[in-house]
Order: sequence, then C-alpha cells, then structure tokens
Amino acid sequence: MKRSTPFTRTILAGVVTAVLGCGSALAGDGAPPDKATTDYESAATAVDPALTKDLISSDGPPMTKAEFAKGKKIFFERCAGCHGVLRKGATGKPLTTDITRQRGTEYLKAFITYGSPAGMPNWGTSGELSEADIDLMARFLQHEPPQPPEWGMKAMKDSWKVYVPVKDRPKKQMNKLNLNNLFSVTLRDAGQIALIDGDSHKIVKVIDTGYAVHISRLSSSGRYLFVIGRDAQVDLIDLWMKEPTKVATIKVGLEARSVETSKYKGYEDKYAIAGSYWPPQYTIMDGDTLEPIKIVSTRGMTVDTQEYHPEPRVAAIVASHQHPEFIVNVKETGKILLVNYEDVENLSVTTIPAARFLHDGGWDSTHRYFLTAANKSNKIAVVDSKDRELEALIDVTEIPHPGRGANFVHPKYGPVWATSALGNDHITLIGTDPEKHKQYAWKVVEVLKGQGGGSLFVKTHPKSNHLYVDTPLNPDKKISQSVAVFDIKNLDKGYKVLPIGKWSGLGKGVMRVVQPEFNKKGDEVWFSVWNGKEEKSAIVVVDDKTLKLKTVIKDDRMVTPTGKFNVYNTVHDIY
Ligand code: DHE
Repeated sequence: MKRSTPFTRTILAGVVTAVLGCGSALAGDGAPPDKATTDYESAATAVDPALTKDLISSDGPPMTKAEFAKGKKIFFERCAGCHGVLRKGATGKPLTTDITRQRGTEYLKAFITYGSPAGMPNWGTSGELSEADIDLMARFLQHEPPQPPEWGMKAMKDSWKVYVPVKDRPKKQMNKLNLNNLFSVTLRDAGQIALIDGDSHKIVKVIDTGYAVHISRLSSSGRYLFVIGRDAQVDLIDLWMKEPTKVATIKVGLEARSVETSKYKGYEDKYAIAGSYWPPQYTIMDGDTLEPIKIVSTRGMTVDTQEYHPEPRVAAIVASHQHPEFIVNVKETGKILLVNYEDVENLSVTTIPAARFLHDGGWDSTHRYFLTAANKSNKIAVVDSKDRELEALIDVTEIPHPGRGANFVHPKYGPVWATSALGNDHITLIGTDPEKHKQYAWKVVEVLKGQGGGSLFVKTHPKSNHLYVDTPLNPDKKISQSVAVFDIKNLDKGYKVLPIGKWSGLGKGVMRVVQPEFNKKGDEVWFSVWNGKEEKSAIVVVDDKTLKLKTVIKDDRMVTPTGKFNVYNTVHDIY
C-alpha cells in the first residue's frame, strides 16, 4: 500500500498542528527522515500479544476487552519497533499515558491518520489503518501499556533442548564440505537458513530456525553455527556432523536480534552470548550446548539525561580479540558494555558511555577498535578494545547504518572504515590508523556520494579493489534493485551501477538487492535479491575482478534470502 512521501507528510502534519492549535510533543525535532528509515524500524515485534498482562484502566477512554486485544495486536505489529513495547520511547517518541491522556483522543487520531514530518507514518491517509482502527488505537494509547512477561532462568531452561549431546558428536569433521567457504543464508520469512556451498553454489541443506530469522555467527573454530530468530530462538548447528545438524536450541526471551561467541585465546568455542530486545537483557550460554549460565538485565539510566529506561534493547554484540570480553551495545541507554567472561559467576562489566540508539557495527582492520553506529544520534562511537575505553565519538550524517562496515586502505588517508546511511546518499570514510596516519585517525576523511538513501550494508575484502554499497530501502526501484561499486584506487571517479535485480532474471517483485558478502578467496561477491514470501528470490554472484555476472543461485527453497554469512570471513571478522 502507498504511503505519503516525507514532503506530503510535512504538509499534513503542519495541517494537524494548525487545526489542533498545539505543538506536537509526539513529533521528533530533526529533519524528515527518508521513508526507508521508518519502514525499516517499524517492523513487527515478535512478542506474542496473548502473553501480556493487560490493564484496561478507568482513567482511559472506554474500551471493550476485544478492542483492547485488537489495539495490542496492531501496536505490536506496527508501532512497538519504534516506540518500544512499553511505549517509553525508542527511535519513536514516548507514548506514555501522562502524554497521551493530555493530548486526548482527537489529537491522537489526527496524528495517527496523517503522521509527522519526523518519521511517524501516515497510517490513515495511506489506507493501512481504517478510521475505526485509528479511533481504537487513539483510545488504546490512553491506557497503560500491556506488559509482556519476563523471561528468566526457569523459562529459559524449560525452552532449552539438546538434540545431540556432546558425547555423541564427532571428534572431527565427518563430511567433505569445504566449510571455510560455506555460506549460512537467512531465509527470513521461512524461518530457516540455507547452507550453501560457496564452491558449487548449491544448497547443501535447509534447516528450520526461529521466526523471522535474523543473523548467523560462527564459533571461533568454525565448527558451530549460531542462528538467532526475532522470536529470540537460538539454534546451534554442528557443521562437523555427517550432515550439518541442529544439536541444541533455546529461547533467550521473546524478541532478539544478536548472537556471538567467545573468540579470545583460551576461550575459543567456550561461550555464546545472545542479546534480547524483550526482556531487555543478555544471556551467556555454554558454547557447546547453549545451557544458559548467566542472565543480565540492561534496564537502567540513559547515558545523557540519566533518566531510567525500562526497555534498553540489546543491539550488536562482538567478541573482543584483546581480552576475554564481549562488547555489547545497549540501544536506548546508549551504553557499550564490556562483559568479561573470565569468571562468569562473578561477572565483571565495564560500562562505556557512548550515545543513544546504538545499533550495528564492526571492527577496524586490526581488530582492536570497534566502530559502531549510534544511529538516531548520527554518530559513530569507537571503542578501543585493548585499553577498554571510548576512543572517539564521531559526527556523521543522517542515520548511519554500517552493518559491520568495510575496511580498506585509502590511497591518501591510509586505513579507513566505511559506513553508508539510511537517510542520505553518503558513504562516510573514517581514518582508523592512529599509529601511521595519526592526523586522520577517528576523523571523517572523505564522504563519497552513492546512489541514494536507504542503504543498509557496505562491503569489501582485503583481496578486493572494490567497495560495494547496497540501497535496498531506496524508494526508487532502479536504485533498490541495483548496487553501487567504487574502485578503491580511484574513488574520485564515482561509482558504477551493477543491475543485480535484472541479472537475477526473476523479472518481477520488489527485488530489493541486499547485503553484499564475499567468498573466502575474496574473488566473488554475493547479493540477495529479496522478494516477497510468495514470490521467487535469488542470490546473484558477481566476479569481483571483472564486475560481471558469474552465476545466479535459484532454488524453490530460497524464500526471502537476506543476510549471508561466509564461514571463514565471519570467524575471522573479515570485512
Ligand atoms: Fe537487522 C544485523 C537489528 C531489520 C538484516 N540487525 C542487525 C543487528 C541488529 C539488527 C541489532 C546487529 C547484530 C550483531 O551484529 O550482533 N534489524 C534490526 C532491527 O531492529 C530492525 C531495524 C527492525 C526489526 O524489526 O528487526 C532490523 N535487519 C532488518 C531487516 O529488515 C533486514 C534488512 C532483513 C532481515 O533479514 O530481517 C535486516 N540485520 C540484517 C543483517 C544483519 C543485521 C543481514 C547482519 C549484517 C552483517 O553483515 O553482520
């Protein structure tokens, strides 16, 4: 269904404000973000509405139980991604009852109908919600938010299953797969991953995982694959078995996005960690079995105003190579935690203040510095994982989204790390070498112009001379169905466009081209051509030297492929 452009939203929200005669406490204060941003963040929460504790209070407008249940469902599907399950405000504004009751039903109805220039979608004029639904939502928001249940040790242990005990697993690799060049591919809407052989480009196996599965990470040895679903289900797959097989599973909460494994010397394959959105917490588990060992809540004070936030979600997690530590991004409080796993029983956690709405990020080429986006603050935070401190907080433009970023040697500025953005066409290069290029370290040294906003991922490889930039959320089909590629040695020449969607031969569907990923050798790069669940999707493989199409991987089982994780590159943090 069609939504308004940011431009029409600006006008309509102006009308709302004028008609109602009040400034908008609910609207944000920045420039209008790209539509891509709101579409990206307002995805459905995986929390099951049936599980919440509800309170229809007499202080709110009248509602029946059935109306309240419908309001909850709509809120979890459409609103919680931005406003938070408890409505305390995340990337969207707070919608607590002290605010909503003061605004009143008519104001809320107009706001939901027309949206705001700050990114609130126009649910009414787009036709996505009916007038009756909007009336119901305006009343729903004036009642206390339904509270989903907590998820502690008992719930985790009840969900935990070991299908193949460690003693029954092989002592060496029992199959002939070239594991280093295997790819784990997220089949998002199927709730599965496909293991694809990087040499033959054939699917080896499709394995059931959690709901709306999100990312894969590898154990340090490359033997174990960890997959996390949005429903917080973690699956452990043993790649050494005759056929790669799921050997354990657990639910670490009701909603989650990140999983990682211990990589420090002496702790290889020992621990796993998963971060949850709900409840806001992280869980350290045994690396072989997923047995939960320690659960730590992330609720607490925000980094800047130092106010309590009840729902600080856990975003990206990386494993330090310098200390036995996990580096954990806490989104809403804007804090980066160094979780030391030397003594998990007496866990020691160092808190590094960064900036709000920490999201994703990755290592510099030396694996000492972790660069991560504080997306709605438009900043990149740099953590020195060796000295265990904040190295820099760098201003960038509208909504950086690096994925894990891309490292290469710039002809003029030396080693740099790159991020693209959701809100504009900038590809920002940051100097990362404080030893030999001190004057450029932790500074924005160059901003390249890409095809447009709506970019999610950039990628290169130490063997490649190319930097690839996707734009899957750009509203222009020509842009969302292609990628830009820069010649690293001639950045001033601009980019070439590779028509990946067209090359896929799929012919129809939205065909969003997302997340470049290299093979082990670094001579080919894979792109997902992401279509709807009922349509055919594909993976397009490009020869990195010639920038020509190498092959298209098509298979009926390839439902909504998005993220791709090459085993070797993921184990060794190569990007
Ligand atoms: Fe992701 C990584 C959160 C929507 C594909 N995504 C991440 C990470 C986080 C995150 C916190 C970092 C994990 C880490 O490194 O430990 N993603 C979120 C959201 O909250 C958001 C905005 C909305 C939601 O409801 O989930 C969201 N993500 C998406 C998508 O719509 C994408 C494009 C398609 C999909 O599969 O769902 C998507 N996210 C990815 C991918 C990565 C990722 C492919 C890993 C990139 C990498 O190279 O490591």
